[in-house]
Amino acid sequence: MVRNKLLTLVFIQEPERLLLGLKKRGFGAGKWNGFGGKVQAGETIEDGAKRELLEESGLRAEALEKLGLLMFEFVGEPQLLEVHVFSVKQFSGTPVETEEMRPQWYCTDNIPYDKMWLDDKMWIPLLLRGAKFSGYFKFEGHDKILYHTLTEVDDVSCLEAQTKV
Ligand code: S76
Repeated sequence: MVRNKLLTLVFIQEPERLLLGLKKRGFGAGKWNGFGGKVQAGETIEDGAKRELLEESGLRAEALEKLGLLMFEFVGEPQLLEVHVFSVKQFSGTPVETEEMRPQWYCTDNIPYDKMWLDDKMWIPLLLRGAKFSGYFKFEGHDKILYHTLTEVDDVSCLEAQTKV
């Protein structure tokens, strides 16, 4: 059995704006994104999310709210990406540019969807209004979605159980 690759994605939210980071290297380089990365062995998903946020932005999350679970399939790659999406409204520190990311605040009515992953324009509007969601996206390369599902859910904690086989 091929295990999913477990990843986190954290969005710092203020009432009218969202903090994004320009990914400077690696997977998704050149795209604006949330902060996050691989969950390490022996760490909880929440701890992984907080660690990646601190490493990539210099910000410390005081509270994480789980908002979504997204699965990504890339044609030809057996491993699915299982991405746990969080919102952070309480945090400390000021955003700093790191080797990985250049942080920048965006007004919520001016999100740079044309410079983000294609799926983002579908689910970030849900995140912005505090809805919880679950989705599956099948990509061919990085710029084409062959198939997707996206549903609003009442309780994201139930979804985690469904993804475990
Ligand atoms: O918002 C996204 N962040 C990623 O790292 C990858 N979407 C995405 N889609 C493949």
